Amino acid sequence: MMKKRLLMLGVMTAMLFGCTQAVKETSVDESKADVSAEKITNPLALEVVAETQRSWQAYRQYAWGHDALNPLTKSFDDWYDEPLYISPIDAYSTLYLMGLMDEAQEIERYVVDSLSFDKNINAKIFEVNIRILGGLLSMYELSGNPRVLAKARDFADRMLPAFNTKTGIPKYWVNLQTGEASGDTVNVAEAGTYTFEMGILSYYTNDPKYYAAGKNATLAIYERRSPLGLIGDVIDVETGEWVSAQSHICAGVDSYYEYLYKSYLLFDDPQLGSIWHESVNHINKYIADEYDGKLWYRRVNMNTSEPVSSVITLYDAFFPAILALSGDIPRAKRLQNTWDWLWNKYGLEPMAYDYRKAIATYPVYDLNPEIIESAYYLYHLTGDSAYCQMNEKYWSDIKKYCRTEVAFTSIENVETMKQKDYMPTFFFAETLKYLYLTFSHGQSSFDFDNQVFNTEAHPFKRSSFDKQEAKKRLGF
Ligand code: DMJ
Repeated sequence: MMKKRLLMLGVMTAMLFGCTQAVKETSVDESKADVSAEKITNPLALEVVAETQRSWQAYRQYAWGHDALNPLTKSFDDWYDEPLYISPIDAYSTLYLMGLMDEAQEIERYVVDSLSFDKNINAKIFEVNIRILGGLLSMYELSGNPRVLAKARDFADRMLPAFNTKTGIPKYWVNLQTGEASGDTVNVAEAGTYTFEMGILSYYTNDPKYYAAGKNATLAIYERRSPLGLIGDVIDVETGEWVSAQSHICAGVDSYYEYLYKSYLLFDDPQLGSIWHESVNHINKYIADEYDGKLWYRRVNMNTSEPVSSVITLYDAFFPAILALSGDIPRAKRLQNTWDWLWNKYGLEPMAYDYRKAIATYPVYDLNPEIIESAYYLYHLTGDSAYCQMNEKYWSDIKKYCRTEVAFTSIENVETMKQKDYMPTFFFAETLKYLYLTFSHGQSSFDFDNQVFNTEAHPFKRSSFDKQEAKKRLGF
């Protein structure tokens, strides 16, 4: 018999850590959630857990075994001809941190007993690296199950043929069964977002080949910087020529910079540390733009630093988190205020926005996490409850516009709030996780200072990676 306690939170106002919010009645199945063991009492944290459980049940009911849930039609979506089980692998670390152990263990059992990657499909190497490899490695880190590590290694071995190019930058697609790789043109994020997962795998398996592949790809980008120290955004993996010379931190580049710093933080590879420090100085010198009293990051030509566009993407809101993590709190705060202003202008964020023309150039909102991630980092790193309140606001708006009968869905246009029929896998992996970690801050045993998240919010403990060992096992 499952014990179910209804938490009556109807008119209750949480007065915790200066973060206040009235929430409506919700219920958490405490027989499943380990929240009581964690002594989580913040009603907003409990509400996020309840909403995660509700969305997860919808995925199980309507999309089990498939990649993603279509929450309006209560159907499923697969990225390729055969499913890769992306939502559950992405959801695991969030369910685990929330103490939803039945759900987490069901995924783990399915992964080790039933999931095979021997599929004749062409997978997008960037996307499956951050979601599947990152998710499996985090599942291993949290569960300690060696069969999960074997799955992660099997998956990485299927990815590796893509790195077999003249530059070392991976091709866009790889066939998981045959190893045949295709797609010579990739953006910088697709070229250089591998050192973190590949380094972790090298550490766990004591085989440096994974880190070598990821790092070569990153260095191949860095080595092609302009005399100003800037990189472009699209490159040919065979010729090494820039296909587009726009330099920015937006979608298509973002996680290249993120992984320079995070991989340095986790493994202490001094070369990545120095590339990060050099890069961020150039970004702040040539790409930062003061406009209308706010800090923005525009697009410039990598060779001349001439501005080429003031269109930004909501992905760019990852940058305050990395600035704050790497110690530049003043700039991180200013930039987060810019993003907060943009969110409040619409009530959600548009995918692309031209800040000089003041128009949304692509008004979709896909339940993305970045602004929430940065507010969470700043809340932890500054202790200022204003950042917790930002996440209260974002959560309140997401509930208002994106909540459906069974789960949450993306928005087609933030000016009309018309809903799309899709719940991306990163909503489980990232958005719900960062909201929960914000609202359970100070109550959960999660130790931010000992954690580094991959770009899909899968957490890894810094203390799991001994720096001397990392040098040996990763081979740097
Ligand atoms: C996520 O899949 C990852 O964070 C990626 O690096 C870019 N952003 C999406 C979610 O917005």
